[in-house]
Amino acid sequence: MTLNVEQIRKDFPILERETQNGARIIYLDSTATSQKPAQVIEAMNDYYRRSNANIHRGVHTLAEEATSMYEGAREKIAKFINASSSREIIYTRNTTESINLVAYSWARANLKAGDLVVLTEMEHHSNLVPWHMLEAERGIELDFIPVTEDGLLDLETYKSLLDRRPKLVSFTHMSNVLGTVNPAAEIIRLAHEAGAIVLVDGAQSVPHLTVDVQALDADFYAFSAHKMCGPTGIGALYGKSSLLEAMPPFLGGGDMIKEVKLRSFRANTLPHKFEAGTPAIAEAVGFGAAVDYLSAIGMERIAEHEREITEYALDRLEEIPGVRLFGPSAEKKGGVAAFTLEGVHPHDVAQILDRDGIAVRAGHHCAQPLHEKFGIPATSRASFYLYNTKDEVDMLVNGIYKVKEMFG
Ligand code: C6P
Repeated sequence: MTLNVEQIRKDFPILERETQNGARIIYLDSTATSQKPAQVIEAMNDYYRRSNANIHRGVHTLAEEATSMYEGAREKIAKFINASSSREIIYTRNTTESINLVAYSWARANLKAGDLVVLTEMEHHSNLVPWHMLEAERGIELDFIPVTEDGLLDLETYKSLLDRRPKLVSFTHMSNVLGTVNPAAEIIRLAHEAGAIVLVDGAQSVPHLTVDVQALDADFYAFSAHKMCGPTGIGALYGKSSLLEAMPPFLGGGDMIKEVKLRSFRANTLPHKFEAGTPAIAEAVGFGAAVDYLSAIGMERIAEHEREITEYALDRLEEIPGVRLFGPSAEKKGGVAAFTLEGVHPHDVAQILDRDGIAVRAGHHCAQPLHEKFGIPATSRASFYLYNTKDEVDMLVNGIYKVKEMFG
């Protein structure tokens, strides 16, 4: 059954507002952050109005209620990605922090000078810079799976990189620029055959695809709530419990300990071992509400809707003389259309579209090496989610024609 987008749009209060010059908001920037349905906003509001207290610390009614809401959300998130236990879900601030947790805790305990980490050329800076830092500190080696001209990973070169027995393979499940959905199960299987641990950057996949971490056999999987209808300030790291158990804590402080003496401490059990200090409680509640919201609609249906919109958008954008699209064809990608318009800077494109209320992002989208690979400093990027319509794609296309007219 197709999505009832008109009905869905009513859940998102922000889609009703207009810009200062009276244009309706056409939100085509969900890859940066998604909009939030009333169900998520209200769940957080309710938490603060009715149940606010610190967690894991008190025996009073509010503390117990807050704890149960916080832990209840963890259960929902675990189920959403099919983790075998909620102990394998660590709350973090976002995907970036999840990746850094692996880099600080797992990698610093397991990697030494000369060890190889394989990344890809399409990584977001979040999955590059933590490894650059470790390269400088430890002398690990980095190598990269190349991106082909049509925006896919070159798996033949990947196989030859695996001959060098990397210790870690870390890659994005879905590119935030090209939209490419990488063959994660195959990449992971090959990495495991070569003896490597695998970290997947799921910032763009968890919001848009059905993700099953057990079927994928991912060792670590990182994602953010704010890209999947949830609030900012919270994300998650999934890790296999055998790996998480063996890892040293990341941040030290309250809640991550079992016992503290003046000169020593004993770390808490999973998942609390990695959650030091008062966490983002209301945000966890909102994260759980977002998972409920997406689950009730169904990830398969959301993905199907996005595929339809993306196919339509790519067809329509391709028609425009001077537009160059990046990434593979619609069946190999999620709802992302990054493009350049000949003779016009991507920022100018975005700024002129904004006059008509059309929100797209312009820049390198935190993937500078990928842009360099394609010989461009920046792109304009439209991205689609469950609330977008073909009418909005038409407005984007009309807007680009307007930009062309203005620039002659
Ligand atoms: N990409 C974009 O506009 P955080 O900021 O930690 O929630 O997510 C980081 C991140 C990691 N990996 C990928 C593939 C991503 O797309 C992002 C976030 C946004 O493309 C903001 S730069």
